[in-house]
Amino acid sequence: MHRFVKFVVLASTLCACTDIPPEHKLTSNVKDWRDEVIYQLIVDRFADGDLNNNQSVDPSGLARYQGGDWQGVIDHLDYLKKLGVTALWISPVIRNVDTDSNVDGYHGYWAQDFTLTNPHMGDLAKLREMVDKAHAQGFKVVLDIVANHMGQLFYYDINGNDNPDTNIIGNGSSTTVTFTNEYDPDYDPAGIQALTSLGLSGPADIKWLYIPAIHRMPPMPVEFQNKDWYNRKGRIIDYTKRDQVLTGDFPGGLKDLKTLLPEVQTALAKVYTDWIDSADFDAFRIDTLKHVEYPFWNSFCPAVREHCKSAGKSNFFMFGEVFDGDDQLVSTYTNDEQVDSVVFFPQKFSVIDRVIKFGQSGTDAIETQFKTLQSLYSSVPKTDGPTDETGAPLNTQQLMVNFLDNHDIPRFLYDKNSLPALQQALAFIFFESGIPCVYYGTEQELTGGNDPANRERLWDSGYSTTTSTFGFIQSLSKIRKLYRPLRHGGLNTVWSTPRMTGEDAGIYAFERTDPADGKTVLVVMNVNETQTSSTSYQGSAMKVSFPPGTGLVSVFPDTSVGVPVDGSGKVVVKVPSRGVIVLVAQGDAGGISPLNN
Ligand code: ABC
Repeated sequence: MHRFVKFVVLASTLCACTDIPPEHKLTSNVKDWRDEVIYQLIVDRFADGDLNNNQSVDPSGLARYQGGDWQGVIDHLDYLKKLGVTALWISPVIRNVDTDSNVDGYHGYWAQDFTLTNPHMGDLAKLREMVDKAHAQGFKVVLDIVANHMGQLFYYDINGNDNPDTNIIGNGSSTTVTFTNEYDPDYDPAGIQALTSLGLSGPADIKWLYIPAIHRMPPMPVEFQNKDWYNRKGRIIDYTKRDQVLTGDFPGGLKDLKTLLPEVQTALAKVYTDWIDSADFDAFRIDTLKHVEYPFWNSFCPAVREHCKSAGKSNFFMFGEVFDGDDQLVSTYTNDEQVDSVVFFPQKFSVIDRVIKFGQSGTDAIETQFKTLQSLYSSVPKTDGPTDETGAPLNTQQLMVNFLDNHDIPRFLYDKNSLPALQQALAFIFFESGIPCVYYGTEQELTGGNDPANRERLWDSGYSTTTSTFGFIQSLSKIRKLYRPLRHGGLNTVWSTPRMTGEDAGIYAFERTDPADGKTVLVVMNVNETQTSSTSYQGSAMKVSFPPGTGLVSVFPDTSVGVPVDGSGKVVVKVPSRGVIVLVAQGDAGGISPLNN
């Protein structure tokens, strides 16, 4: 039964007092995704707005539930508005396995029932209220989803005793004794085999767990209880082996779905398009892309686009997570009719870390990364994919999701305790091409290390709006809004350098020109930690596209810099250590095609 129909039946029989409208119409909220600033938040960690759903909260350990919920998001929309972000990427909403080995499913990636909300965060009415209130304030809402696996819902009954053992199998001889964990055995390309001291005896049966108190139960909807829908090969032990990555269980016992089966593809498209219908989401962030075969994405993504089109919802956006530094691999998920975009992991490693954070490479590496973007990632828009305001289709290269850190990696400040470095990296992702994505807590200058230390309770920060980085993000957002080339323009490198010392050490400069009106913005940054550098080397200055004689003025961080373009179209800009300067032609200093909302 359709979730909405089910909800209405429940609402009318159990709770006649509901104020949920009888029909929930899907709305189109996005003019152009490049105008957005995404804010990634883990609901359990962002804000606790309802004490009534704080069952099994354990504040003493970050691997446990902390109490955040959708009411908390509603309560802090003003905080987010003030920060200047415009699209909220929320952690998965479906019911999860509550807990496993004293680690909780607070993050949402351990699906048990695709049709129900996670009761720790609220019910469907609350979820819809959150999305509706966000929409009313101009926010878009991105739902995080997983297609690769379910939570740890079954075990492999390797020794056929109908019991989930984590024990020693064998007869005591040192060569035959094996440690076996029936919840999460190591990958076997032949599939997990039954085994006793007498030897192997064919594929091990899988057995659903049934522990209702922690939602560790057979998956729902019921078709997901078909044992043939799982690859049943055990856990990935080597991420460099493609077969393991594609068909192995995700470490931690997350059971891998047989995503090549057309019926699995159809069922997953159904459960997730139902969620669009139920709560009117505007985008999906899709987990574990590289753990799922290409044909799946070529089936799933068009099904979602088709659904949105038939429901009259335009500009639905799908971006995925391919956690990898290899552009060759990451870019393949943007081919054909797969996802519209990806979170830009290669850039995180090659630019954010190597160049900006640790200064291990010259800024020519940034130029190289952009060239790679242009040569490898899809330049062909998807059928019925995202468009600009005029309806012209956009391609992956224009829609990359740029980030510094997220819930899977240490925060920027964890291993680089420098606000100037953090803020420079933020400026870079706001001013380069694509869509900036800020991980919650960056504005509070949090410093957590690896999972779960990087998933702090935001309320401990007091939601200060006076930190230096809160103010910095506000300014970045304002400038981006004011100057359309920073949102819609192509990107052209005008200065980069391999040098780590000398007059141009650390300089990277790029122009962004809006194809709609030809207006240009020039961004010059200096990643060098110690010196002021300039856009010149041994008498040769930076050539720009502004006409000779143009007076350039800075509009960020302040308006103190004014430099003329010389008679041969060259300009020397001096930038202090860790600085980022945005320059425009004098007449454009009031803004170029600003966003009015
Ligand atoms: C929990 C505990 C962990 C514990 C684990 C076993 O269980 O918290 O401490 O180690 C969710 C939760 C996690 C939870 C897991 C498992 O489920 O959020 O808290 O961990 O129960 C996505 C999500 C992530 C989510 C899942 C699972 C997947 O964003 O939050 O985790 O739904 C791989 C996957 C990637 C996944 C990530 C966590 O692991 O590919 O989809 N993220 C290499 C590999 C990558 C690998 C990465 C990290 O290591 O190639 O595939 O990501 O393990 C570069 C290389 C890269 C390399 C990096 C490190 O270096 O180019 O290839 O990445 O240079």
